[in-house]
Amino acid sequence: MMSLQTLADRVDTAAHTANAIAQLTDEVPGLTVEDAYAIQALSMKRRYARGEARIGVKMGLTSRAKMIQVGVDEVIWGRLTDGMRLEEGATLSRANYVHPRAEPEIAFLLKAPLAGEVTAAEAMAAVEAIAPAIEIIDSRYQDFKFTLPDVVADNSSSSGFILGTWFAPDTPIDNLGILLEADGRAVQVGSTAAILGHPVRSLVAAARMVARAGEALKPGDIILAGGATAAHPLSVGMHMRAVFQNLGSVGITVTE
Ligand code: 0L1
Ligand code: MG
Repeated sequence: MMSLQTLADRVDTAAHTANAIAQLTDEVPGLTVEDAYAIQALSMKRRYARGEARIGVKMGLTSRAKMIQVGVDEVIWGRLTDGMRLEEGATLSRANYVHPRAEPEIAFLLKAPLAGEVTAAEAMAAVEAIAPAIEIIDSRYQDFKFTLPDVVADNSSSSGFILGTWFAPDTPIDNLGILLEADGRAVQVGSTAAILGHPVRSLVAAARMVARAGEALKPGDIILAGGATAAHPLSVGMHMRAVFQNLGSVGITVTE
């Protein structure tokens, strides 16, 4: 079998150069999810070597809408770096992505470490603040098509994120309405309840899954809790805005 490092180099180069590749499982059909997380870790080492720093994690496929959209039905995670962060209201350059999509999310900022099996109450006690967010996902695979090991190896499609205003950790987030607008037109409507029933469950899952990889969530980490709706494709000239009940909005404009 091709080495995990070779596969990691392939997904990282695809992300770095914004060039679509064939699914890894086309060539390596026996690739397991465990192999895929090892490939993800190896590919992230290449980013760190280029100067990016890990600043948190993203949870993926946390809602039925997302699972149906991509035909994969397991919660997954990926690493976030400082190079993926975009400023609220700023622009996103379409040329840096293969086929980017946006999805509204809730972000947690941690003030204490979290690792392994934790309760929802323990997870919330480690939260410093909560913010509305947009995640930019960009599968590096042709036609945005992949199997579970493919997407995990590809850092769970993570490619960017935009954070809104931080709110106190006790701000209710169990069932907030969300509207995703493209150029002022509603393209997705949802609720934070679609994120595993409550976004904190995503944080609990993050602590467990990250520990399985021998890592921990640390103070200062940002955790994206996962999409509440299907993702919407971004095109040049588009203004994408996510409006959250009680939390305000987050927006980005797409340039060439
Ligand atoms: O954040 C997500 O839920 C995306 C995970 C990977 C699947 C996709 O690229 O849509
Ligand atoms: Mg997401």
